[in-house]
Amino acid sequence: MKKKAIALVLTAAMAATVLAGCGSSSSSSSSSSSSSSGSGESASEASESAEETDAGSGDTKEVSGSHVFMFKSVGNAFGVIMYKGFSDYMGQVGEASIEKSPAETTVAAQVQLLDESITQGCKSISISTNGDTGFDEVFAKAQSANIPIVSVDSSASADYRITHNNQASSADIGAMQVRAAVMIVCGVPFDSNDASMEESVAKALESYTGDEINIGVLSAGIDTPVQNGWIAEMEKELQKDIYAGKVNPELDKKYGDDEATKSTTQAQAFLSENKVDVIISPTTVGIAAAGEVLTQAQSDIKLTGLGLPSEMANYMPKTADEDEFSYVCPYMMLWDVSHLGASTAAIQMAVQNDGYKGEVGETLKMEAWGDYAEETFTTEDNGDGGTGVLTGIPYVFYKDNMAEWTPLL
Ligand code: RAM
Repeated sequence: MKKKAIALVLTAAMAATVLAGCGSSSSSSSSSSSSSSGSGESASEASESAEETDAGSGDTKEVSGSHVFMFKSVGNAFGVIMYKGFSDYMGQVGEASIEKSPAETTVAAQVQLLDESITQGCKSISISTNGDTGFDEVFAKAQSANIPIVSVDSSASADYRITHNNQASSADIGAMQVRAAVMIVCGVPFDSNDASMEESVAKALESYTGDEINIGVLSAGIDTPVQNGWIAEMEKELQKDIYAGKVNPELDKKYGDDEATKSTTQAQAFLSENKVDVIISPTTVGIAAAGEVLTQAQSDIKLTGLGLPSEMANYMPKTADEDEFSYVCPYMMLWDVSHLGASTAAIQMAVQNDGYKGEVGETLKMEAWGDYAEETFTTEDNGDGGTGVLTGIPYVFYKDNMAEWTPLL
């Protein structure tokens, strides 16, 4: 499928699953200057000019004067896709960008790279953090060098960031994962007419007479702000009356640190303990590791959470006529990851060019990018002492749409 068609499908399909407010997007689509003339140049040609960027993207080798994008760790497909959106948008507006993600998912590793990037004179920092403490000194250094910090996915301290880019409402993401987990245990398929699953889960539990359902969570790091925020929302959802006596409100939590090997070990622990009926993994690394472990073991433990269709294809149904319950993961959720990277770049550009300060009520514009129409986002109170910008919505992947999404995300 052509890039333009992909973007239109993404926008239309995700907009159809309206759960939370999202940026307004006009129906027009614009073909931007992001050419796809390929990067067929040889390594030596590419290194001739360190400042040369890939065609159609802002990606460069040079930190000085570039917008730094730092994910939790390098090589995580979610971070790779997000950076692609970030660098493409930066390229379109004529800015250079560079990814500086650490080898390990630790705060210390991020701090070291941040320190280097500031010393080398980066233009801005966009970061998904591995923890909520330990950054003060390096963030203060960025502030005194007038380098703006915007967090995305996993938030940075409100004391130092301009704002936080929220991929979708945390409350929706937390609640939907619990609803999906419970429905899956009850053998209830996802119904796209009830995208939030609120009615479906209530109905499923009304007639449920089995043992109390136990839910396990295979998360990223124990201190990771974004996953901990979602887990708090899962626990809140479980306090609702519909779950009382039917679903154990205590989540059995394990942490795989967003590393494939550790996540596999933790999934194996769930398997050998055999205490949970279903695992929620709110991380693309964790859900893929658990998918493999549970599928190999032909386990009865089911799985849902946040995953990339491309990484989950082996553990999920792919066509509407399949029985989704013959797979470990009948359905799961995510959002438009590439758009998340691009909107982060748009926030940085608003800071740089329009004096955007991240104050409640302030609006910012994201230019028409690639095949996405222009959008306007409004800054809101993020409930953590700082502000946030909501740029996406959660979207459910299930047997009716997996074939379409696997090549795209
Ligand atoms: C992982 C990361 C990221 C999370 C996604 C869903 O790649 O942990 O923080 O948002 O999964």
